[in-house]
Amino acid sequence: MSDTATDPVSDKESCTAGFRRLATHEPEAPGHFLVRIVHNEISLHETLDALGLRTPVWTFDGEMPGGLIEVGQDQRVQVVFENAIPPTAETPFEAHLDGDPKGLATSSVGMHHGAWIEHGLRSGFVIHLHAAAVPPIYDGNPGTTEPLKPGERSRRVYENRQRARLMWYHDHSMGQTAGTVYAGLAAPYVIRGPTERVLERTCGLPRGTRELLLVLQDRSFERDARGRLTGRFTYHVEPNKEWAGEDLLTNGRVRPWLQVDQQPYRVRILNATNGRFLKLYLRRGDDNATLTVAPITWIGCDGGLLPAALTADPRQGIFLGPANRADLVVDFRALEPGPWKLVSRIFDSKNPYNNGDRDETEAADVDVVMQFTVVTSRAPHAPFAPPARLSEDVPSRDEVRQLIRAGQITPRDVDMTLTEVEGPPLLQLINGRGFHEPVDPAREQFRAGEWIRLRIRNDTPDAHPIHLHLVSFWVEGRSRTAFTPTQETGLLDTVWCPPGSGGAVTTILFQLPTDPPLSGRYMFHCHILEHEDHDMMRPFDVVPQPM
Ligand SMILES: [Cu+2]
Repeated sequence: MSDTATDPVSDKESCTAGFRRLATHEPEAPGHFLVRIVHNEISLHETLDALGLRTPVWTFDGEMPGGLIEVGQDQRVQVVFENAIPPTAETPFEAHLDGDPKGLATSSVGMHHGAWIEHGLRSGFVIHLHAAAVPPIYDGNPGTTEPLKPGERSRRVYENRQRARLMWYHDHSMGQTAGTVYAGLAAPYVIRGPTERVLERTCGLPRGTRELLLVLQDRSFERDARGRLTGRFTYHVEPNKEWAGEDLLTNGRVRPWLQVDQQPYRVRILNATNGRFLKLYLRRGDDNATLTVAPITWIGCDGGLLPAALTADPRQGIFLGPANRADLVVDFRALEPGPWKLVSRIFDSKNPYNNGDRDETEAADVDVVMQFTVVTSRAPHAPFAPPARLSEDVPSRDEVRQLIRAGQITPRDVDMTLTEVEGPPLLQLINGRGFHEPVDPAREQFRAGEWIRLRIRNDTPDAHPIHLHLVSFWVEGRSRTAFTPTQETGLLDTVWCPPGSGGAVTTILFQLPTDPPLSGRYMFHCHILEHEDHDMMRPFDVVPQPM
């Protein structure tokens, strides 16, 4: 499945430009959603379809990625999750442990690292809505939330009192998140807001059929002893190491195809891979000399709209770590009609060291994400003309820095360390502790309303995308690298923390919410799911302000 560069026209699958929205399950009560977690066998590629092969997956609402939940800013919704995966269900893909199985021994904190590879995934899920500011009981913390067992239902209330943005919900269950997300338990969630509607009306921000939502995942396909595809996914990993699939999937299809007009499109992209860093470009046909980001404008990222629109940087492409999102306007008027591809120069956590500033266009480094045919449009051209200020509801990174210099904000400095402990089992740790060890008040306890400057020091050989629950943050800076992802003028919730001999430090700034319901126990963790499962995850507490 990984060599269809030689067969560029065979992938004529219509890309799901619009996800199937989840229906409200009580028509008289808008905003009430039911998400059934079910096994399904799905179609992923015409090569598999022609062989009569379908792919077994675990899904939210029958599809991979799961059904889209779309809500308005400040719209209160309730989502009922129902676990319909029987307790006897087998892991829906082939999982194999490479290397020494002693690496799977329980860790220093008694966790069952990777045990699911030997014993199978458990049908018990802890659903997390990534980027949601919700009370701890709805946050999907596997340390404090009982897994949703087969046949059970659990209700979540999401107030959506936060900036409009693309989010996603996925399983977060203890020690097996890499497996359950790989099995299919991830889905998009969109909050829409009034600022976007103004931009649509006044500046030509594309919408409707010219709005695309792309969820990128990576998978490998199993072959039998004779080298024939079986239709199933396969997953090989060394004890507690990260893993990357051979094929990139877009909206649950391998290299899907979409016809687009020579018009601007709003394109939102979620990196939902287990652990890959992506650098996206457009390419004319198969010619790597044509790699370009020229038609691409950044308008938003993890935390919603940027303060101002930004031209994409040809040296870094659209750089997205695991769990990061891009909100882009791609003006296909700038491209010659004909076949184009969205491609990624592949990174993984072991190879982030070129820091994005090197020019590297060798074919071997490029994977196809999806294919476009650009056709001449007869409709009147509708240019996107962003205003100087796209959004004004939050300060830009530079404005936050100025507020600090002027003494109007005085963040408390807090250090976080990322370390690796040689095994077996190999462990990646935050602050030198496993997930179940007690909270360190100096480093893992924040007050409501408090400003924090978190200095994340990476002493491991890998880059780690560190995700904070509850808050969005600004990236203040990094030591030992000149590379700054374009979108970091805005708010993120998952940050690229590069390694550096002697420890590179990535510094982020954020304010804890003051709402009393948004206090209690949350988490920060690496979003390389295998790392998260192997203890690169820690609780943090938000405590009330002193009287
Ligand atoms: Cu990591």
